[in-house]
Amino acid sequence: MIQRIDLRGADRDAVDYRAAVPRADFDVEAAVPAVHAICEAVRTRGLDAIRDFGQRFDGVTVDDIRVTPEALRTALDELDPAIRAGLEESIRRLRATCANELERDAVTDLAPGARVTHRKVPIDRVGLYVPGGLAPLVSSVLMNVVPAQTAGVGSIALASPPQKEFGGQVHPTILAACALLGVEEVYAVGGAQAIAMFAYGVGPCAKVDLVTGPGNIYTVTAKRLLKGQVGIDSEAGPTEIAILADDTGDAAYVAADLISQAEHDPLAASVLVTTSERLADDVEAELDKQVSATKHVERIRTSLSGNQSGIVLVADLEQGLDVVNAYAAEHLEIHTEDASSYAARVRNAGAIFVGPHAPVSLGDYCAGSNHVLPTAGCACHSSGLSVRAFTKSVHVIDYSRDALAEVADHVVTLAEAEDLPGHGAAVRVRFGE
Ligand code: HSO
Ligand code: ZN
Repeated sequence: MIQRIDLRGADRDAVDYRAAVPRADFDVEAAVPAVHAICEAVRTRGLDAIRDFGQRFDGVTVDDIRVTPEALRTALDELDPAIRAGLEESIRRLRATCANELERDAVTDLAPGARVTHRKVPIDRVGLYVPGGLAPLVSSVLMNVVPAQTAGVGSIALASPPQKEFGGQVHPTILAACALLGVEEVYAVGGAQAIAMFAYGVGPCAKVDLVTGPGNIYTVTAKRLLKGQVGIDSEAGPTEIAILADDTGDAAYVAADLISQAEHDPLAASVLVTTSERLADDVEAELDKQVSATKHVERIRTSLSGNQSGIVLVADLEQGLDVVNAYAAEHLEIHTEDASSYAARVRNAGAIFVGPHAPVSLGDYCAGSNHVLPTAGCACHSSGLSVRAFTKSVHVIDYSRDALAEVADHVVTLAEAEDLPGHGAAVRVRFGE
């Protein structure tokens, strides 16, 4: 069911580990023409276009795209108490980590009367996207909203696809989560048209400054096309789990965790990197056993047997670390002896799960960490959602006359070196020169 990639004999100085572990065929370029047409239609035809796309892609006609306060209240009233308790615990943990992430202004006094402050400012208005798709990801509501609220974002709008089975309404559990968090501006709009609505401002939805949240190929492509018109978080593609394990790894745990992310998407990637051929064999046997007992067997089989998934054999954990650092997985689990010390040496991963009792599912729902993470190797340059994603910073320069005088000559010299004498003159004029 799952391919094996044997890197034990690879020439470590020459091998390209990124190429050795293939990724899903998630071709954003191929989606560009279709998504460009959707964005243009939303820009030029506004609400009419949004309604047409809702009809075409979600199979429902939505007259009023804004969810009413009554619908939000009803959804919360009717929420299963056990789900409510789970959401509340998740919110409590997320709020605790987010509060601790808040950054103070950095004030630097460079000389008497010369101060530079790096001031942190919340983004004014954000649009959060929560997919419907194969599963209504209610947990993604929390992962977007809590850091935005903690950052101090003043205006939060949320969009999620209208669901045919709920009469064109957003999934009721998603609405209930919005109500629980006090998010009042919710739109029954999905896909690329939702991202375009946020970017341009359409009908009742005013333009936002930043769009965040996971999505499918269409929302990711829309984010790429509209970047500049609007800020975006990282481009989140199909989910990925990599597991670094030695002979101490528990095959049942490892297999269950590989399956847990394969469950999301036929294009999801599940990759085990291990020094142990014995564990590789046992995990394969466990996969055979466990997959047939799962609900979404087809999706999981497609994902595990896809070219993007595999068991990678490495000669030792040093080589394993090189592989996982090159792969830069969205999620990385470490199932080795002394897992913390290996985790400390991982530089590239969206989130790192240390030891046998920190499965990715914990992080998906209730760890207190965020599950909106960079995929497709973007973890080597990008971060997951956090308070910082909803904050920008601005340098505030505050100099007295004396403090300016102290560096005036340097400014003039550097301006002349760049052949920009007007810059120097703007300093000189303050000293009667
Ligand atoms: N594993 C997904 C997030 C998620 N899982 C939501 C369950 N619900 C991407 O990190
Ligand atoms: Zn998940």
